[in-house]
Amino acid sequence: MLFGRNKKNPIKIADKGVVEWKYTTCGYCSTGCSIEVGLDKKGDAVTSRGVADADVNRGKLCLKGIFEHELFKSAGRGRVPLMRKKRFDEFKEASWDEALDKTASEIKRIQEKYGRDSFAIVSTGQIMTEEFYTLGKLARGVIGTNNYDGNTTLCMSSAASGYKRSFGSDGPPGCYDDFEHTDCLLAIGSNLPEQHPVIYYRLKAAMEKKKFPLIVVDPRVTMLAQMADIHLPVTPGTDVVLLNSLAHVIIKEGLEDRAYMEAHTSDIESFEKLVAEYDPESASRICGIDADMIRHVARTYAKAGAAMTIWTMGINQSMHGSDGVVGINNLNLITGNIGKPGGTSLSITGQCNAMGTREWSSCSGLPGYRALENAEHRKEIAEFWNVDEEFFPKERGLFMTDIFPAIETGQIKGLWIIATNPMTSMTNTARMRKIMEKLDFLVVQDAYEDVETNEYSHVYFPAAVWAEKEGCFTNTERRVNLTRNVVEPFRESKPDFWIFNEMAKRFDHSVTFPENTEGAFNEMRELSKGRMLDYSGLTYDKIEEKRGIQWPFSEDAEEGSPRLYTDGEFQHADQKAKLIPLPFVDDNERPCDDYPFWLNSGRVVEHFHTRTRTGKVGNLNKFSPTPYMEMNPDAAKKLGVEHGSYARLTTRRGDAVVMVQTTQRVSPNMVFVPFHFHECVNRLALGLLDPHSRQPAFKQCAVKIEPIVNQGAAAVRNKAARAY
Ligand SMILES: Nc1nc2c(c(=O)[nH]1)N[C@H]1C(S)=C(S)[C@@H](COP(=O)(O)OP(=O)(O)OC[C@H]3O[C@@H](n4cnc5c(=O)[nH]c(N)nc54)[C@H](O)[C@@H]3O)O[C@H]1N2
Ligand SMILES: Nc1nc2c(c(=O)[nH]1)N[C@H]1C(S)=C(S)[C@@H](COP(=O)(O)OP(=O)(O)OC[C@H]3O[C@@H](n4cnc5c(=O)[nH]c(N)nc54)[C@H](O)[C@@H]3O)O[C@H]1N2
Ligand code: SF4
Ligand SMILES: [Mo]
Repeated sequence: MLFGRNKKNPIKIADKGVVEWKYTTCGYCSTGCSIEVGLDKKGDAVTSRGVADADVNRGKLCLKGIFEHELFKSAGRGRVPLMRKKRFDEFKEASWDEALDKTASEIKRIQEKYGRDSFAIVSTGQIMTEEFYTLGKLARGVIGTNNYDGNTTLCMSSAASGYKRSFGSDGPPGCYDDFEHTDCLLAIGSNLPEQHPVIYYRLKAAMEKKKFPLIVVDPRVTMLAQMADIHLPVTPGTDVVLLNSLAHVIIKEGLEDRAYMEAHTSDIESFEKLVAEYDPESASRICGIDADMIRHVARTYAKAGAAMTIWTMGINQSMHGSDGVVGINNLNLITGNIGKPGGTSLSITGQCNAMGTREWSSCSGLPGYRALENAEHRKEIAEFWNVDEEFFPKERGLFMTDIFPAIETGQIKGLWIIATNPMTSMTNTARMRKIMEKLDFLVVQDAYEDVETNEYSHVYFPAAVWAEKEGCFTNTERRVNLTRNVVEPFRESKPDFWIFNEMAKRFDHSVTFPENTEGAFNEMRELSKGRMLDYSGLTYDKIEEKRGIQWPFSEDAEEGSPRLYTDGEFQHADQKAKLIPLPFVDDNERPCDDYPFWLNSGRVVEHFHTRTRTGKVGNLNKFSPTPYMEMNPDAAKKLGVEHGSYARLTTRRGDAVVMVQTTQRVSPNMVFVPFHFHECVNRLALGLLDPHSRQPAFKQCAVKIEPIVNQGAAAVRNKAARAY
C-alpha cells in the first residue's frame, strides 16, 4: 500500500515530563553550543536540546551534546574521596577533610624536603574558567610551584605559541561568521564534520548561500576532505614545506598584498629570502603535493577577495606544530587576510575550555595573558592577590610533556592531576607506567573514579562534572558562555572550585579566595580592564541573555567583538605582526623496511578522548565499542589481513591488537587508529616534541602490521583495551 506524503505521521518527540529547562554550555568540544537541560518533576535531568536563538549552534547539537545529561549518573562516577597508604593497595573511603589534609601535608612535606618545584600540578582544558583562575591563584600565589601546566600542551600549545610569535599575543583573531564572508577556505589537519560537527554545520550553511572553494590538507580522506573542492593529501609532518611554497608562489607572482605587508608586518626581507628557496618543484618532493597543484592553490587563495585558514591537530600535533601555525599566519599576513570579514587565521580549539585555561589559568604565565617574564605583570598580579612579588618565578616552568620526564629523573616527587587522563592520552604507555610508579605521592581529581590514571594514585578527589557546577567556558571564537548549575553534584563529589578553595585553607597565606564562582569572575573582570583580553563588561546574566559574548567586551560595549586586529595593530612592541622565516628540518620517525606504515591517530565523532564519559553513554559507545584501525584494502590484501579480523600493530615502543576496517580513507602506506582506547595507540605512538610548544607529534610515527592467526586470543586482548 502506498502512503501519500500527507498521510505520514508527523514526527513525535517523546514526552519526558520536563517541568523546567536550564541554560548550559556543552562540556565536550570547543564549538561552544548552548544547551538547555530538561528537568522532570523530581529534579532529574532527563533530556537536552540545542538553544534555538544561540548564535553558535542555532538550535543544533551533535550526538554527544544530545546525550550529555546522561553523564550525571553514569557508571564509574566518583562517589567519595578515596585514600590508600601504598599505591595498588585497596582504596579506603575517606572524608573530604582526611583527603584534603593528607594531600596538603604531602605537598608541604615534599616541598620542604626537595624544594617548591618538586611538587607539580597538571590540569586540563575541561573545567570552568573561574576554576582555572582559582587554581592559578593557588598554584602560583599559595603553593608556589613553577611546575604547573595543563593537557593543553597536548592540544593547543602550538596554536598559542604560533599566535604569540606572529602577533605578539595568544587569541584567535576570527570567528564562525567569517565563513559567511570568505571567498576561499583552507582547512589544514582538521576534520570538522566529526570533531566539531556544529562548526561544520555553520560552514555548510555558509557554502550553501555562497559557493567558495574549500581546500582540505590532510593525509587522510576525512569526511571534510570528501566535501572539498581540492584535497591535498600532504606527506605527514610536512605542512610547513607546503605553506612556505604557497608563500613562494604568491610572492614570485606578485600576488601579495604589499601595502598591508609594509604597513603592518616586520622582517619582510628575511622571510622573502627563505621562501625563495621553496619553489614548488623542490617542495613537492618533500610534501608530496604536485607542483602545479601548489601553484593553483596559491593563486586561488591569493586572488580570493577574502581568504581564511582553519586548522586543528593535523598542524598542532607535529614536531613543526608552532612553525605550522606561524606558516599559516605568514600566508594570511602576506595576503592581507587578518582582522577582516572572511580573512583570518582561525585555530579551531579542542576541549570545551581550552581557551579559558590559556586566558586565566596562569599555567604558562599569569592571568589575563600576562607573562611571568614581564616584571610589570608580576607586580600587578602580586598587588592584586596580595602576594610578595618575589614569590613568583621570573620565567615559566616545565610544560606537561617535560614534567613527566622530570618525574622519571627524580626532580619531581609529587603530582596533582586535575581532569586529565595521561595514562591513556600520553604516548608510550609503558614509560608512563614507570613514571607514575616513581612518584612519592599522586593525587587524582576527576569526575570518574575508574579513570585509568587513578590506578596509580594515593588520594582520589571525586569532582563534580559539567552542569553540576556553575561557570564559564570560552569557545574557539573567543565567546564566553555560561553553564548554570543544573543538578546537585553526584553523591559526595564536589565542584573543582570548592576543592581548590578548601586546599587553599590548608596553607598559611595572605591571599583571599572569593566564595563563589561569580566572585572569581569579578576578579577576572577587574584584572582584564583595558587589556586586549577585556572581560570587564561581562556579567553572568548578560552572557545568558546573549547566549555567549565574544571578548574583548569592555564596560561600555554593547556588542561582543567578532574579530581581533581589525585596525592592523598587533601586540608586539612595534605594533606590527612578524613575518617569520621557517626553515624545515625533517626529524620525524618515518616508515622504513622494518616499520613500513605511517601510524596516524585521532578521533571519531561518537567518542570524546579517553572515553571516561562517552564510553558510559550507551547511545554513543555502541557506534564504536572496539579499538580498530583504518587500513587501505590493497595494503591489507598484500599482507593477508582481512576486514573485520584482528591484526597486531608493532612500533619501536610496543604493540597493540586492533580490529581491521578496510577503507579507502587511508592510503596504502598509512593506517589510522582512534586514540580513545586505553592500551591501544598510545602504547605505540612516539610523540617527539615541538621545540617551541613542547606539543607531541602524536600523529606521525612508523608501524609494522601483522595478521593474527589465533583470532580468539586476539579478541580477548582487544577486549582489555575496551575496559567497559
Ligand atoms: N568527537 C570528538 N570531537 C572532538 C574531540 C573528541 O575526542 N571527539 N576532541 C576535541 C579536541 S580536544 C580536539 S584537540 C579536536 C581535534 O580535532 P581534529 O584535529 O579535527 O581531529 P583529529 O582526528 O585529532 O585530527 C585531524 C586530522 O589531522 C590529520 N593529520 C594527521 N597528520 C597530519 C599532518 O601531518 N598534516 C595534516 N595537515 N593533517 C594531519 C589526521 O589525518 C586527522 O584527520 O577535536 C575536539 N572535538
Ligand atoms: N595518540 C594520540 N594521543 C592524543 C591525541 C591524539 O590525537 N592522538 N590528542 C591529544 C589531545 S588534543 C588531547 S586534548 C588529549 C586529551 O587527553 P585527556 O585530557 O587525558 O582526555 P580526557 O579523557 O578528556 O580526560 C579528561 C578527564 O577529566 C575528567 N573530567 C571531565 N570533566 C571534569 C570536571 O569538571 N572536573 C574534573 N576534575 N574532572 C573532569 C574526565 O572524566 C576525564 O577523565 O589527548 C591527547 N592525546
Ligand atoms: S559540536 Fe561540540 S559543543 Fe556542540 S554539541 Fe557537539 S560536542 Fe557539544
Ligand atoms: Mo585536544
